[in-house]
Amino acid sequence: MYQLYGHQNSGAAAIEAALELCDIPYRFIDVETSAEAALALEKLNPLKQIPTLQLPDGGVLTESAAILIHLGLSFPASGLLPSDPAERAQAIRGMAYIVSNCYAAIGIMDYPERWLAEADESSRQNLMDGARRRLHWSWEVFADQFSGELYLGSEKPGALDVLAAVISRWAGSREHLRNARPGFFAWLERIDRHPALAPVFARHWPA
Ligand SMILES: N[C@@H](CCC(=O)N[C@@H](CS)C(=O)NCC(=O)O)C(=O)O
Repeated sequence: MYQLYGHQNSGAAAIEAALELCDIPYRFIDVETSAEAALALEKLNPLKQIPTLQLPDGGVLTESAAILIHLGLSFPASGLLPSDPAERAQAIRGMAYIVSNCYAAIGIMDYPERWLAEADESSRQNLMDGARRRLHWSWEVFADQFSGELYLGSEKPGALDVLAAVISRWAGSREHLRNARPGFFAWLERIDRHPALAPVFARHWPA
């Protein structure tokens, strides 16, 4: 069985949503509820980052985009990845964009000391402010470049939709997009409401 290491309000929500779209059984292991789970995560992923997915054959996958691409390729009927090669390439490009520009900026804001030789308070604040500004701008660029790749009305959401809907939840990104890119903001909210995804998101972000 797939074993997903994660926690509430984390990037693991994107993988959980994708597993639901694939309609396959999985076990969610909350790494913050026991020292044992945290230790098991560290053995699988020395970065101690979530999401980390252990495959039924024991193999380990880390990195959200890689996990989503793996699931999309392994379960083509899920529609996680477009079947058309040109559209699939754009969806993969979009996921690579989100993890390298948006998720990475959030990592800097969460742990600024990792990126500073001298982590005094003013340097930390300066770095966090700069990362937030860059993050919000990166979402604007994403909205302008990738809105065409996101799902429309009756279609099933795909891996790119799920990743955008999760990673845009942090560091004031949604609030920024509400004004800066209202169309894209409404699109994200539509993804949130999809019947297959809403229960997963409600577990991670209870009202
Ligand atoms: N590059 C990773 C980033 C994953 C990541 O930063 N996850 C956060 C939780 S949302 C985490 O585990 N942070 C703990 C840490 O970096 O120590 C990915 O794309 O999945």
